Amino acid sequence: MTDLTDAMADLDEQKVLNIVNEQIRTNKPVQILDELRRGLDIVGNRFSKNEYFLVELVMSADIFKKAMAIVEPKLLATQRASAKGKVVIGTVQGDIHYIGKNLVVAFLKSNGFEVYDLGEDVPPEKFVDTLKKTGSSILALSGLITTTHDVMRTTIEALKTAGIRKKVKVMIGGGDIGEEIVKYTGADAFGRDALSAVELAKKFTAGTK
Ligand code: B12
Repeated sequence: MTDLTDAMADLDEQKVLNIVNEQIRTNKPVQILDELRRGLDIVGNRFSKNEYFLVELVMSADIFKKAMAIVEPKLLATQRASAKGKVVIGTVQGDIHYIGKNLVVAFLKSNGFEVYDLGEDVPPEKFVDTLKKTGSSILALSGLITTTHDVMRTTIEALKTAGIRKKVKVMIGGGDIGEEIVKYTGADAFGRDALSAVELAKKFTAGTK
């Protein structure tokens, strides 16, 4: 475990920001974000074991946001010129976790995708409206709590009802999502991290997935 992961897990805001500020000059932004994410995983485990409570979860999110504000400009600076495709993204209804979704947004943008970010707690009809309005052919759904699997399914059903399911590729991610949840929700694919989201979006655009 790195010092940065440790400091994040221990909610030592000053230490996290010091390390990030120091490392951003030399280190790759993707690596910094990965170390921070590992720290958040530890926070989540401590929360499950009742070693941390809601107040610590809130603190962890706050520290991550401050660190992200330092890292994001560096990430976006690597942006490649041409737009590769349009992606509509959001955290599904009933879920307010957006840190992971925001990372996916930053990675997609830095890889040249045009991204319509609807935020968190997004109802199915808002996804449908935005897909129609923007003509996007990719939908990315994020959800971290187990109950969101049903909401993802309902959201994808709403695409079918609106007659646009065949025109839109759907990827899902967040939490313990795997192949069986892809089947359950009716999505096309899942990704475990922001880099896989980019890989999937590229494959969707190229027609290879
Ligand atoms: C920070 C945090 C919070 C913050 C969220 C701040 C915010 N606005 O985002 C706050 C305090 C608000 C919060 C609230 C709650 N939380 Co919370 N939270 C976390 C924590 C510690 C970290 C989440 C995080 O940001 N991770 C870092 C990011 C970078 O990782 P990520 O989200 O997984 O995203 C990555 C991948 O999943 C992927 N990805 C994400 N989205 C997508 C989408 C696509 C398309 C693709 C391809 C990939 C992809 O790429 C991302 C980047 O690598 C997790 C623990 C954990 N291990 O995840 C618990 C956790 C998710 N929370 C949990 C719970 C229970 C809750 C609450 C219900 C607590 C409560 N009693 O109120 C509420 C939920 C309220 C609601 N209705 O949503 C549980 C969920 C359990 C479950 N399986 O259902 C967890 C797992 C903690 C635990 N171990 O118990 N939480």
